[in-house]
Amino acid sequence: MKLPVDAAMLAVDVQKGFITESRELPVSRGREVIPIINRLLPRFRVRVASQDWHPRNHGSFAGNNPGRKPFEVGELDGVPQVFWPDHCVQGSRGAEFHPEFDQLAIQAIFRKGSDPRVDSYSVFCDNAGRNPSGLHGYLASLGVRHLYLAGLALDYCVKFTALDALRLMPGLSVTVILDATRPVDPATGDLAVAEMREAGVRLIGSSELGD
Ligand code: VGL
Ligand code: ZN
Repeated sequence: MKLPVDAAMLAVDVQKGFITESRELPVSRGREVIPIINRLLPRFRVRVASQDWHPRNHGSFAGNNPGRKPFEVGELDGVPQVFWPDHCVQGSRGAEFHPEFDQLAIQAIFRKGSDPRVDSYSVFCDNAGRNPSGLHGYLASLGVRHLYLAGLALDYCVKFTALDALRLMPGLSVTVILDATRPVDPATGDLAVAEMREAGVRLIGSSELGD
C-alpha cells in the first residue's frame, strides 16, 4: 500500500521504562515493536514521538499513595486511576528512548504526564480532558489527514491517543499498526482492540504497508 503524503506516524512511548529489561513498568515483548517502527518511520513525511515524562512525586505512582499497591485501581483527584510502579521519571534512565529506537528520524517530541495531579495516557491531552499538549495543532498545521500509531502500550497510551485523535480531529483517519504495539495486559489489550474498532480506528498489520 502506498502511503499518502499527508500521513503522520506517531511512535508512542518507546522508552526504556516500558521495555522489559528496565524493571520499571515492563510491557511484555515490548522491545519487538522497535524494528518495525524503525523500518516504517522513513516512509512518513511527518514523524512524531511521545515520552511519558513524570515528576518523581507523580500521583499515578503507587509509592506516592500510602496504602496503594502497583496495579491497584482507584481515583486520583476524582479521575479513575490505575496506580503504577514508578516509571519514566523526568530526566532518569527509564524515561530515555530505548537505544534501539531510531530517534534521529523523529521531528517533534511531545511529553506528557508532567502534572503530578493527573495522569496522561493520550498524547493529545491529560486524563481529565484538560491541558492539550499541542499535538493537535502540530498535526493540523502540517496538513496531516492520516495518523498512524505504534508503540507502548496498546491498552493505555496507544488506545487513548487513537480515541482522542478521532474525537478531536474530525475527518482524520486513524490507524493502529497492531504488530508494532504491545499491551500491558493481554486481556485489556483485547478489549482495547475491540473498543478502537468500534470507535472507527483502522487496525492493520505492518505487512499491509508493504516495504
Ligand atoms: C503508560 C501506564 C502508565 C503507557 C504510561 O505509555 O501506555 N501506561 N503510563
Ligand atoms: Zn506513566
